Amino acid sequence: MNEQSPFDIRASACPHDCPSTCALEIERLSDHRIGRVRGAEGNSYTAGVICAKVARYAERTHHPDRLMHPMRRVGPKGSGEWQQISWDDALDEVAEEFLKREAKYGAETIWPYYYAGTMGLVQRDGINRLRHVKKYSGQHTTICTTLARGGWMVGTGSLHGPDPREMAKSDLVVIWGTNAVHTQVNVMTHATRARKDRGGKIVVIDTYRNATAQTADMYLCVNPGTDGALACAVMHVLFKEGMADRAYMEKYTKGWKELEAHLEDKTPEWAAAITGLSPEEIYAFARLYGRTKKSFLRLGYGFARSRNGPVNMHAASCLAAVTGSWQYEGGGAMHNNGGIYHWNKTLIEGLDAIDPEVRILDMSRIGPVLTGDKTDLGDGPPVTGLLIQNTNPMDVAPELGKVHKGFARDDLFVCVHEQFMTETAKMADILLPATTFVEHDDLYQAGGQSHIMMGPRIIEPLGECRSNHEVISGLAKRLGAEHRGFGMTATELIDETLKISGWPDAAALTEKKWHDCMIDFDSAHYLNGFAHSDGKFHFTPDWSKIGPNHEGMPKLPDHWEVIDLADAEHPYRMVTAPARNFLNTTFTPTPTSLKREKRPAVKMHSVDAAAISTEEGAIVRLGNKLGSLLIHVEIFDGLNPGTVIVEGVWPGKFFIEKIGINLLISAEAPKPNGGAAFHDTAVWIRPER
Ligand SMILES: Nc1nc2c(c(=O)[nH]1)N[C@H]1C(S)=C(S)[C@@H](COP(=O)(O)OP(=O)(O)OC[C@H]3O[C@@H](n4cnc5c(=O)[nH]c(N)nc54)[C@H](O)[C@@H]3O)O[C@H]1N2
Ligand SMILES: Nc1nc2c(c(=O)[nH]1)N[C@H]1C(S)=C(S)[C@@H](COP(=O)(O)OP(=O)(O)OC[C@H]3O[C@@H](n4cnc5c(=O)[nH]c(N)nc54)[C@H](O)[C@@H]3O)O[C@H]1N2
Ligand code: SF4
Ligand SMILES: [Mo]
Repeated sequence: MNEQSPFDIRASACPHDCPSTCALEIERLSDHRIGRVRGAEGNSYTAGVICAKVARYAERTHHPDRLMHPMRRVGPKGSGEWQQISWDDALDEVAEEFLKREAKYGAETIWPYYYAGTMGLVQRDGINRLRHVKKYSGQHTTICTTLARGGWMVGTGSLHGPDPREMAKSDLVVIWGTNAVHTQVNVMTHATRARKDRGGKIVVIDTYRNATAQTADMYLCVNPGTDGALACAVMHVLFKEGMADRAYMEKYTKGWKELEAHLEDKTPEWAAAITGLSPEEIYAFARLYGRTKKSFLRLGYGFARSRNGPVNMHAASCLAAVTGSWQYEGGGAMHNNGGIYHWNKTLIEGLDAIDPEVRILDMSRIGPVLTGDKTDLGDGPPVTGLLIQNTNPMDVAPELGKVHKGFARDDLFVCVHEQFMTETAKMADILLPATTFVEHDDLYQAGGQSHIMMGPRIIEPLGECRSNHEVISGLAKRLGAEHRGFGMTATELIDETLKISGWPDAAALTEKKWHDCMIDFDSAHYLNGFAHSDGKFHFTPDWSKIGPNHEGMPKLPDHWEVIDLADAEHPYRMVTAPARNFLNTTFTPTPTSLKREKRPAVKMHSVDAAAISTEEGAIVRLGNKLGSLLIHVEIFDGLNPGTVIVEGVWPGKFFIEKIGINLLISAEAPKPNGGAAFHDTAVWIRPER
């Protein structure tokens, strides 16, 4: 019981793929029902604030469309004709189909495929234990963080920055390429504290005047994929106008003299022509940034989802090393704090069973993989069996044309474990019902902040739903896969993993609800040196450390023109940014989210709309070499003419022609380590009459 509510309140953590990883308080109405969800006041990062979509989580957990029973496909693939079967029959059939294919093609023909529908360490990553023990094909996990992470790591050498709570002590917070109001609302809590408590300023750099930009003191509206040019011009001004900290650079960085020489002609006038900003806007931002010691760069994922994304991320991260803002509380740069955790994931992921000879397939290239592309498959067997948990590739992966064609293959056997009838679930041969986070035990780690948290089971599993761990263990038994982890409960896995990782054990963590893993100030700010062997920040990046495909990458920060440039045939550059009330395709079944998002739409500048004689609410055809689709127009002048925005990964069924926006996204793997260039697409738009 608690003062706010007459109900039993249980502590948990938000399981969703969001940097905030909020500490939650959940009303438990009965053994089978949750009520309201609130943010924990006592957690210093969450500070009582969560997003609206999770506050109404009961709408999701208790949705009438939740999958409740195992089912076998009876009609043609995707027909939606099912027969309810028992768990034993379902798991037996999956095992039998996998073993049959393994006997014919070898184990690599099976591809366990997952992402971050839940971020719980046990329920998300346990699928890897089955993969490794069975020597199934590996997964190069590129769909989200690869581009941004590589660009960050190449400069600093470690995936961490200052404590994000320090934003409250900053005089200038630069929110760069992340729509925090939509995607990680707690950034705004701490950034606006700086404004309230000390008159700090907020700058937003984005391709459209999104909800976050609308709160900013200064907004820089850039063309997609041009942040490298902006960063170079800002550094040009910092050097020219005496705002570079040469003593800091001499002590802490490598390559600053080459950088200074290289930036000689990277003027604001040069960058203006590339970015769509005016030279004055670039000077104004450079001077504001250069004159503020306590300046905090909050670098998001969005601006790195381009073919030149890693180069742009590195270029942006260089700013803090030029001014030396790293030295001050409330200063420096942060992208993600994943590097502060010292997990031992051997037990959860079966790392002791890895065979380095087994092939690894790029998850962002699931379309080419399933349609037999030799670039991916090499001399190996085709993929003829898929086991899918926590992801919806029929909507979220690039090049949906190939993805859909691949899933429709008659020789492909697909097992999907899901909470809802997603577009991927519809393509299953065997469909298994999954618990939501309040129905299973797990352990969570934040990326955008520094806590680890328990998320214990709060209500009984609904219907016949089972957790990911139960499904993986049930399959392991039938597939003859042996590993200690399959015989343990989720709580036992959590407890042992916490202990071997050097954290408080399960009982202690449950008792204290969360554990703050933030490292000390000097380490967080790299004042004992950066994480490369020479202890320096690298202005001259060694891309070969990030990925094998590094040839031709720039040796210094630059505008790298490998993006899908607009041309006469494709005059617009499209960004597919996140919607506020969805999380990728999660929450697309919930009525409140749907009502608020209305329908898929393309935001166009009024000048662009007039040029093709279209208007608000009209339907246009949007396309490129990969295909085309019909979509409604929304006139929006908060972007540069030539840029168009489609918010939200709407499932295909909401589109007029029943296929989603990723039809137009390329599956080409960016340098140096792959990834998915979701915001880097040149398109044409034609009025539909
Ligand atoms: N409500 C909601 N929350 C979410 C998600 C969601 O879909 N909806 N997704 C979750 C997931 S999986 C992730 S990884 C995070 C991602 O969260 P973010 O880090 O915010 O990344 P993105 O969602 O890709 O895009 C954010 C912004 O980048 C901008 N952008 C795109 N290209 C460029 C560019 O070239 N330059 C600049 N400066 N800006 C650019 C877009 O316009 C958009 O406003 O959010 C998580 N949270
Ligand atoms: N156009 C465009 N495409 C994008 C993006 C973009 O910005 N633009 N963003 C990309 C990014 S950043 C990401 S991370 C990917 C994300 O793509 P996905 O990881 O596929 O995310 P979702 O679409 O939310 O699908 C997650 C699914 O997991 C299920 N799920 C949740 N919890 C559990 C569980 O405990 N067990 C099981 N078995 N299932 C569960 C949910 O019901 C949901 O259907 O999408 C990418 N696609
Ligand atoms: S802001 Fe992110 S972490 Fe917090 S409740 Fe919403 S989705 Fe979950
Ligand atoms: Mo993501």
